[in-house]
Amino acid sequence: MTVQSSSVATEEWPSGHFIDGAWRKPRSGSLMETYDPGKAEPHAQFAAGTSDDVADAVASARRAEETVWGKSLPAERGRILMRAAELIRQNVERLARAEVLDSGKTLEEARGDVRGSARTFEYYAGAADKQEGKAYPLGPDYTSYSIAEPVGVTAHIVPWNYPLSTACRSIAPALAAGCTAIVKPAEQTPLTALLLAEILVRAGLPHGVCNVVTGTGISAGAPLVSHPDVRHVTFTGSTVTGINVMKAAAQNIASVTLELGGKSPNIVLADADIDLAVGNVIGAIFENAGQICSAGSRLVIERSIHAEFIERLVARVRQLKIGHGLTEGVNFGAINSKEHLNKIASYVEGAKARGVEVVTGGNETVDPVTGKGWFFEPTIFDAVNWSDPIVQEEIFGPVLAVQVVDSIEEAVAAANCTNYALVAGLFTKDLSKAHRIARDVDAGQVFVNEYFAGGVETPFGGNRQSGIGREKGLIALASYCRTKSVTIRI
Ligand code: TXE
Repeated sequence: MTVQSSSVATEEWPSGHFIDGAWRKPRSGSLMETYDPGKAEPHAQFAAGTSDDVADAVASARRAEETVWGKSLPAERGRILMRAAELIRQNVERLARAEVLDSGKTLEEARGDVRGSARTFEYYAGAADKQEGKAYPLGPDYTSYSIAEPVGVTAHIVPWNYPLSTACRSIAPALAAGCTAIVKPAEQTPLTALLLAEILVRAGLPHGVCNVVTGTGISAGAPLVSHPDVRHVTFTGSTVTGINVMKAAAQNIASVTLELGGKSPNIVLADADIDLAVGNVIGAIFENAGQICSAGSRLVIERSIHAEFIERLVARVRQLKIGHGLTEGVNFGAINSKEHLNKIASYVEGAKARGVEVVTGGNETVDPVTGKGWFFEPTIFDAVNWSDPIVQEEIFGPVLAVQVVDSIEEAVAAANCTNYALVAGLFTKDLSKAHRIARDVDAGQVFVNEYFAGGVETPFGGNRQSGIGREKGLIALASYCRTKSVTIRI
């Protein structure tokens, strides 16, 4: 919501853009409000960015790239990123609190995200001076080699579900490669990107290397991704918006990394360790109240263990404690916005109307302590038809659709039955089945016997409607580098 003045207290948090190493008022003079989803009340204000602010940020990033950062010593870049990692760790509580208030997640989840973000900077700090070139065998009369150059100014469009960690996972490799950055956080969750930009300057990052412009996707995001000086766009968000971002970047022949939606299967075979699988199925879909691109939103289960598994699953799901993310003991937080809550509710109501069996949950709810907030009960639909919208479409909430299968072949077919292909989970004790399913399932990453297994070292990204390109790992650096080959006739 755009406001000219408001009673919301903002002293605790920054409310400007961060451009050229300093806080800047929006050129439009307008502020917007961000809501605390756990209370359904506004809690801070931030700048409503427009193309004018974007132009300032891109000009600053371009200047910094051409004069300082693009020419900096890789080892020095690494030292600054390492100091940033230390400062992020020293600010875990402040960053986590901002994340809870903006996003609705629990404090424990937010602390984990902040620590993970520090780890991301640490990892790419180590990589900054390890980008080696290659030499090519043209025979004795030539010397031919290639080097990796930074692509230049990069744009980072961030969603609201993991605001800090998603921003860090693309900013850190971009900066390590020698690129400069403009970050556009989601309008629901602007705070941690702003706090991060200030931390980076305190860590020694030169002014203009990392800028943050806040505002809506249309007013601030669209002008950023279509700016002719932006050479790479990393976008995390919906498939529909990702397509628009890719089209905008194409106008400038800029490259893209798109990390889009998912409808990921969690396959549980009859020989699995049931306790282990139950815990992981719960974490896969109910962590962050299901608002995760790689959530395990479908359980694909062999019929012989189906009834017992559902019984044990439901018993444990009913122990989840719903509430405001800052409340002690809560392990299931809020839905990020009223609009998103409505989307989840409409999927659930649609499935109920079609007669799909709800085995637990299925309703909107509130924080039991305050009676406020945007919450949705952890929900499980059993024995769902493969063509049902709750199997095919991303709900992005705490809703699990169960698909019952009779063989491994059918499990793979069920896993691959949507247009998405981001991740897949698998629970089995049989190594041969594990390798076979990992081979046959269409996904960017497969987790065997631990959902979300992997770290910043492991490449992450989707196939088909789930995206293009990979983040994390050394492979992510390739998005921010271009190859120059030099061949010399001796
Ligand atoms: O996403 P958008 P929304 C999915 C999830 C959710 C749905 C819609 O299913 O229900 O997307 O969420 C910016 N040019 N995911 O509307 O629009 C926007 O300001 C440039 C999956 O929030 O994709 C925000 O910063 N930028 C996902 C970011 O894009 C634009 C995480 C994401 O917004 C823009 C979030 C434009 N034209 C939602 N339009 C995941 N993959 O994790 C919007 N933006």
